[in-house]
Parts: sequence; C-alpha cells; structure tokens
Amino acid sequence: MKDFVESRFVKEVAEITANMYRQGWDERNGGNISYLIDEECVREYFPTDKFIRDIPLGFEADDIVKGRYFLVTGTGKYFKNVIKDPEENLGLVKISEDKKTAHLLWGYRSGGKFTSEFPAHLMSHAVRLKVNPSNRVIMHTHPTYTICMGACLPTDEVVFTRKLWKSNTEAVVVFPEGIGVLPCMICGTNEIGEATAEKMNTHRIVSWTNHGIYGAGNDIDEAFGLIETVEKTAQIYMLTLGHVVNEIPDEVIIGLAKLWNLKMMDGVIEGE
Ligand code: 2HA
Ligand code: ZN
Repeated sequence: MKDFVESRFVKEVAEITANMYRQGWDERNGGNISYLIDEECVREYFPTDKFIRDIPLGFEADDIVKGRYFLVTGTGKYFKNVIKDPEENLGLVKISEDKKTAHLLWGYRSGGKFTSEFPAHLMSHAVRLKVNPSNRVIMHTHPTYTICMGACLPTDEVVFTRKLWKSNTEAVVVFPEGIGVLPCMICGTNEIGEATAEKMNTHRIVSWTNHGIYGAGNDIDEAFGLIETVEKTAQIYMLTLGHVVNEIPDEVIIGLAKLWNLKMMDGVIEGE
C-alpha cells in the first residue's frame, strides 16, 4: 500500500497551513481544517477496518457523515509545524457507525486528537453536504482584517456583506450569497458549532465576531480562495475607513451579478 504521508491530501493540507501561517492568520495553535476524503481514495493507503485507537466525538454526528473519512488538524497543534511533521500534527479519522466516535487510521502520533472545533466542522460538513454533495473542506482561521472589520460593525450580515461588496468589485462575484455573521460566542462548544452550521445553510463563509472566520468549499483552493477574498476586501475596507471618496456604486454591483449570472443575497442592494 502507498504511504499516506506522500498523498496529495496530506500535501495539500501541509502546503495550505504553511501558507495561512505566513499570511499571519494562524498564530500559535490558531485555525483548523477538516478535509473529507472518499473511501476509494483511503483504500489506496489503508485497510478500512483497522484502527489505531478510538477518540470520542463528544456529540452524535449527523447521518450524512457516518462512515466517512476526514483528515483533520490536531488540537493544540501549530499550523506552521504541519509541513515539518504531518503525522504528528494531522490525523485521518473515520466516523463510527453510531456517529459518536472517530476511529483513528493515521496521525496524532504522540497520542493527540483532533481540533476542539471538530464537532463544529462536522456539523458544518453535514449542512454543506446536504446543500452541495461536492463539498469537501471546512476551514477555520483568524484573518486579521476580517476580525478588525467585525469589531467595527454591528453583528448584522446585511451590513457586513454590503460593506464588503461596496469595497472590492471581486467580492460580490466570489461570494454572492454574502457572509454569515455570528456574535462573539464561546468557541469549542457545540452551541457555536450549531450556530455556524445553521448559517452554512445559506452561506459558505461565516464570521465569528472577535475571533475569525469559517469557510467551506469543494476543495482546499476554493475554501481558501473564499477566505482570502473576504480578508483582502476587509483589508481594503479597514485601510480606507474614514477616507473613502469612491465607493462601488450599487449599479456596478448589480451589473457584476448580472454579468456572471449570480443570485445575490437578498436585502443588501436597494432595488434588487
Ligand atoms: O484551533 O482556532 O477556534 C484553535 C482555534 C480555536
Ligand atoms: Zn479559532
């Protein structure tokens, strides 16, 4: 069997975590990623009925993730270190039949476990898979300007989305469904996981006020691309705050949505 460390899945996560660290988004153990891998891919590397150990999930996961495999960043692990030692900082788990346990197939070498946010990730995966069966990735990170922007605005997703769309012409094109916004909450709990997943019914990105962002995508590039576009836009917003002379007119935003045949989030642009 092939060596999982050499797989494209481990390489993709190792490269993106290093990249995100260099963006300055993932200080210390900040951020976490989970990546759904299809069984036929897992079979190239492992027998699918032999496990290293079991790790309780701490909640009962949705039926849709039962028996599925996730490559997940480890709790307390640093994004900057994944590329140096993937087997210590990542783990591959299979969700058990009773949906309460994760069977470990690979990784967390020194006895570690998945990120404390894994329940929140699984809840978001379940919702996104129902909306879009091709969704594979949930990504959480602490992008600086997005957090600044959240601190400066009311916790209102129409207001947040409008400010983003009015600051960068790419914004409405990349996330026409807008950004979901949660108030400041205690992270690592099932409550914030449920609230995030609820937003994921209608948005692929959710801002956690005073904390960071959650993004979903069909692959690593798509989830990252979504987050980096929000962050770039938030940077433009914060750097121009109080000085803006040329704000993107509503007609241009409507024109962009028409050009790309996009369904915009309701209530953000007047007259739409
Ligand atoms: O994994 O980012 O939200 C560390 C965190 C918690
Ligand atoms: Zn976080």
